[in-house]
Amino acid sequence: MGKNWLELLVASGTARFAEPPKASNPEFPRRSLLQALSEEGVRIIAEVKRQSPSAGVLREPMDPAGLARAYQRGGAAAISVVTEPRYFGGDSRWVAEVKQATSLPVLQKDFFSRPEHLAHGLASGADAVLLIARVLPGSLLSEMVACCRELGLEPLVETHNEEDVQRALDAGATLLGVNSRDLATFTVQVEAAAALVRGLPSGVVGVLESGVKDPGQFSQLVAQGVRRFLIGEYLLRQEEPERALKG
Ligand code: IGP
Repeated sequence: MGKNWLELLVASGTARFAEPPKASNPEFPRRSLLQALSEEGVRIIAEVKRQSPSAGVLREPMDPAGLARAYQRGGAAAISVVTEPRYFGGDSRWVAEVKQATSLPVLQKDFFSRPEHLAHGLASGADAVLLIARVLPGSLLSEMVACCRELGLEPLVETHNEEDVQRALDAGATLLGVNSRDLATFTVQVEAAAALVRGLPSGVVGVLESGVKDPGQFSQLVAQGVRRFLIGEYLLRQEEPERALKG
């Protein structure tokens, strides 16, 4: 699949978001992801994701509201909802369902690649949206960051390597994710991502995304000084995600 498949994902987003949103979900009071992640201690963004191209189906049947409630009971700081339908089996309506079911901030993960697309994040009811540095070349990244702020959506800028991190900082990102999974090849390098998170300037809130696969590894990362995580697959495969989060 290689790089091609990432291009397909972005193109499929562009097609889905070509028209302005038809309907808007009821207005929810905004909840700040940045604030939730700035609190003391280890902070976890727990993910609602039906399937992924690298792992296949993760949870069936998928009950986004029930799962999000379990995450909240387990102490999650926020919920990430992967809404991309074609490759991740997601649905943008899940954002509102999760907002209704919990009192946590909701991050919408989809493939927004033009400022106009962000109206769809707003219509979904998201508090924050994912901007992937790698698929937003040149000044597009900072334009998207600025557009998010105008709309009152918090941007989480996802990076994977040093070059991405520099671009994210230049674009004014204050909330920065380092994805340990290379989105084009699916290679996972948690140690490298952890090093990048630890090296971020103070004042930037850094999140280690992907690849956390067991409690032992998780504790090791915490011991190394990583404090904020985005965890999907591991939690999605648990029969009792609430317990797994507490453990
Ligand atoms: C979660 P994992 O390995 O814990 O399931 O990873 C999350 O980081 C991953 O789902 C993700 C993602 C994305 C999904 C990171 N960036 C972009 C869709 C789009």
